[in-house]
Amino acid sequence: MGFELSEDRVAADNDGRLECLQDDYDHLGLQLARRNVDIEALTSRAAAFRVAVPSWGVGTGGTRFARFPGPGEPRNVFEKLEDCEVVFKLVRSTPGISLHIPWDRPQNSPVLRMFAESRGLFIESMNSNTFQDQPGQPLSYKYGSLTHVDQAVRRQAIEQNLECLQLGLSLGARYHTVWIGDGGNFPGQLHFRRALDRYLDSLRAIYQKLPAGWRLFLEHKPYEPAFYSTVLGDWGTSYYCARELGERAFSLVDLGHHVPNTNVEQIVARLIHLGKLGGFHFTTVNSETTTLTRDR
Ligand SMILES: [Mn+2]
Repeated sequence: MGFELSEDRVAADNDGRLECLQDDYDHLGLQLARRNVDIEALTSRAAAFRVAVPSWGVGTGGTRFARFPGPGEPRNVFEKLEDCEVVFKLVRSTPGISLHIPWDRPQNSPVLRMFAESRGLFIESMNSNTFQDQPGQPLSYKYGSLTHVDQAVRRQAIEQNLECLQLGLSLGARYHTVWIGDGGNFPGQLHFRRALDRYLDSLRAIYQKLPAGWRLFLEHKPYEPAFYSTVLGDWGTSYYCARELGERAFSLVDLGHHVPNTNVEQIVARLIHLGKLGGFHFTTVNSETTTLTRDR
């Protein structure tokens, strides 16, 4: 059974608040005008702000960790999009959707694309999941995916990313984000330099097939799931790899992927300075994430 949030219901709820809002807006406009700031210019900038809702954010838990599903939780990608539509109707700045493959693999891409577009939504970005094994998967990612020592495993992980690009192309997406769980749990398990070489080799194979007009985002994360080292563990490595790959590769900063006391604002400033900031994941304490993609 679907849940529909009608425009009438939203309008009725807004109605009771409109008068106060207008008063406050007018007053703020006067205050800003005294400082020679045009409130309408600020409003149009704020109204242009866009955030993509991740399909995996509308479920309980929202991550690969253990889940405790509740009533009404979406069971498939269509129900996820229905929930994303409710979010969009309430906040108006989230028409874009971020999909995770294979979790959201559509049986029929045109049908899914139509389903989204008929709700005022569109598929904006793709994400590859090579951080866990899927049923029937020939080779395991237990000891790595894009950086695995076995070329056959790396090839499988590359192919999975290429599938994301193909699906994304038919869905109208323009971005692809890669986050891997590859890393080591103790010293000596992983050869730091060779693992990074393998990472870059695999990413070059993906970058080569990046559709025209697309951007590739590299998402780094320290100490998870590997406790001792992750292959893409910090923004410096992410920046280096984005630079090595080419002008359409960028670093993605997940605001929740930092060690304590890290100055995240400074990292963001550095990446802007270097021309390699691709976007953000906004991560809250319960791990639901949202992507902002920047257009320049
Ligand atoms: Mn993230």
